[in-house]
Amino acid sequence: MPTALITGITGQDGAYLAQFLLRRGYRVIGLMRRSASSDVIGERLRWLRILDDVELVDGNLTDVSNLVRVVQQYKPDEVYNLAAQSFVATSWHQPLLTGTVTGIGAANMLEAVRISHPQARFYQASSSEMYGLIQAPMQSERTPFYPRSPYAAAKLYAHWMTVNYRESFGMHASSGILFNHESPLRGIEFVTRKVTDGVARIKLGLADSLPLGNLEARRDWGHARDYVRAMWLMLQQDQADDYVIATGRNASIRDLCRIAFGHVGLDPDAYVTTRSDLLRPAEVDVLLGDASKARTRLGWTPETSLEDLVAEMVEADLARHSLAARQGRTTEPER
Ligand code: NDP
Ligand code: GDR
Repeated sequence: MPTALITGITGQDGAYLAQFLLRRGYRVIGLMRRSASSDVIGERLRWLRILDDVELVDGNLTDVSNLVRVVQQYKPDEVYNLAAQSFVATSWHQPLLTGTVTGIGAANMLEAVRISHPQARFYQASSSEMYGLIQAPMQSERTPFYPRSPYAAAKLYAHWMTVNYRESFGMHASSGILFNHESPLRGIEFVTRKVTDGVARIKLGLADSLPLGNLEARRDWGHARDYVRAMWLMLQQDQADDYVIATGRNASIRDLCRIAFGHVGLDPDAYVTTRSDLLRPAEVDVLLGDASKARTRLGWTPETSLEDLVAEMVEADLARHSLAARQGRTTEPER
């Protein structure tokens, strides 16, 4: 039975990846940071009904000594480094924390593997945000990077450290340059989930408007379930490498609203407002990924359309709010 260690197991991708690996017969170890709210932190794993099937171990990406011990103890065949301060907007308010967790944290994990179990295969969660101010209309592995936020700068450091450990120490370290991917388990602060949650509230009479920032930004959105499969495929290759994972189609936030409101028969123009405090100090205006290398070498293609993804998310949010109302509970505050 192969063993996988996932950092960030309590996040969106960690939960779907754990489910994917369990179905393939892996023993799944998840690094979970200590929190006073640990009972609610396993919520995504509970939602997928796998909380009891994974082994959670205390740990934090900022403490290399504990990472060394965890890798030494479990000697995982595969290490997926998904933990990060992953919300771009927060990275301007907490640039140093973002650098420490998202950048140095990845280096800590690479060091822990190199010191304790260098034969482990390593996956780094790189990001399309690294392209920032895009240098080509479609971004591939050969497109130069131009990060536009403290988050993207930290991810770029982690990305090059992964390449460097592969080239310097011969480690099987791969980096997935993933474009935005979403699901019903997406954090509520990200725009897709904020929109689908807002649509559900409005439909159920729990809200009467949805404040957003820049409606013209364009993103290449896929489904997280499809994207975790690509992570695994990368670690099954003989040679470690870097791969863009994307759908090759993008849409604006305005388009996203049209699809989500349209799903419940509402007109977004009647509810969406814009608020200047939701604009970012520097924006990534447009992203569009070219995943032909992943298609050719990994045999990977996305299976979920944007329309199906948004429909699944709206339905999940409608179900959440309806259940909460029946149980007399309030749901999370609007963000
Ligand atoms: P989430 O924000 O949902 O999850 C982040 C995870 O990191 C959580 O489990 C969180 O734990 C954990 N974490 C944060 N800080 C620390 C720390 N100091 N020590 C240990 N764990 C920590 O992110 P996603 O699942 O969406 O993304 C996974 C990874 O992929 C991230 O690195 C993200 O930057 C990257 N990425 C995501 C994309 C996307 O579209 N989703 C696209 C490209 C890259 P807790 O639950 O305690 O907060
Ligand atoms: P992003 O995702 O920054 O691309 O990073 P997010 O959903 O936060 O923003 C996407 C775009 O939507 C615009 N936008 C808003 N965004 C939010 N969050 N809230 C709003 O109200 C709003 N209105 C407009 C933003 O300006 C932006 O242009 C995500 C994260 O998962 C990263 O960790 C990951 O690396 C990248 O995707 C790829």
